[in-house]
Amino acid sequence: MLTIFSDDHRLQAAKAELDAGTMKPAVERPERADMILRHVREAKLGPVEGPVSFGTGPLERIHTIAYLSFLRTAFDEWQERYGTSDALAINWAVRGLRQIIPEAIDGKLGYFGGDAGTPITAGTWQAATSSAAVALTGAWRLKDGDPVFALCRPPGHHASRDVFQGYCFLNNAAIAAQWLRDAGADRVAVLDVDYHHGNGTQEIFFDRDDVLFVSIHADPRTEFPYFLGHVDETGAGRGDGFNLNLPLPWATRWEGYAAALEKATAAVAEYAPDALVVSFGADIYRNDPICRFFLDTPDFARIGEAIGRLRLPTLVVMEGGYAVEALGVNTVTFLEGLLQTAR
Ligand code: Q9C
Ligand code: ZN
Repeated sequence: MLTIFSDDHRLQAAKAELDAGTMKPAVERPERADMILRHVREAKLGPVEGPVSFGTGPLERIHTIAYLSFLRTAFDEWQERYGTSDALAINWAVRGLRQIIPEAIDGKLGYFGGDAGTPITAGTWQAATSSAAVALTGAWRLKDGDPVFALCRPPGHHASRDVFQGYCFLNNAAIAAQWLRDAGADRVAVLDVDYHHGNGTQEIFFDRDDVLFVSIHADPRTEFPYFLGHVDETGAGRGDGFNLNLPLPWATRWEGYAAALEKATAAVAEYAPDALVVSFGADIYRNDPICRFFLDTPDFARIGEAIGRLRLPTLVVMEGGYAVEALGVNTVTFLEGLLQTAR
């Protein structure tokens, strides 16, 4: 299996995130991707290649121009005012307030951001655009026929058209899915198995029938991102019936997960897409620091096998997963499971 990877991910190295009322070491850190790469190599999964440049065109198919220009210059504007600390919002454009883009960087962070756990750093723009290029290169290499692993970092599925949050800035999976559409695929499915609901991806494709979005995740009544991911969100307009949420309670074990996975893969099979993009988060692991499911390493193989059985051209896009020590093993276990049934 071909893996696409860029060293630029290390340019996103947040000092801290606001969690439980205090600044804590960032959960989303560079060691994550390095650990996964190490295990891809040790397992001899296949070649590892760098991304090729696709320019800003594919980013503009998903994100607004205003958002992209904000993201590109946000840290410079922050630095002028506050020096080299990471940029974090402290106020938001909530209900009742006018949705006007402010001039001051603090206001912009609250207009374009969704939480105080996603710092913008000096390297965020470079890291995020390289991560998107990794996903795009993976999508392009699907033409060879075999599954491809886009080892993206930072992750993307919480980023909507014009909001960054949940450690995500550019929606890598959505950018890749749209690129596949533009390259000739009539229908693309996105299957999101990260622990958290892929709210950004859902929002982007909610009113469309040419991209199916299916997500298995912790119930948003009790888990981040809280405000999206419920069962009654089935799509809008032409997109009605093309969004499937399968929320699961805390303490879900393999049995509960397997039942949701069966529904998810059945929905993808019925849609019969030309390509499948998997938003893969290894944060469903029982020892993940921010997970409350009870899934073990062998379960990753089963998930991979179930997805491989769909026998679709499949791009795996890395999302979350924060138990760094186990992250490489769990990710490779998933990929090997997928390979086993895909060919
Ligand atoms: N106490 C992804 O997995 N909240 N994002 C963390 C920690 C944000 C996760 C709270 C979780 C975002 C891509
Ligand atoms: Zn997650």
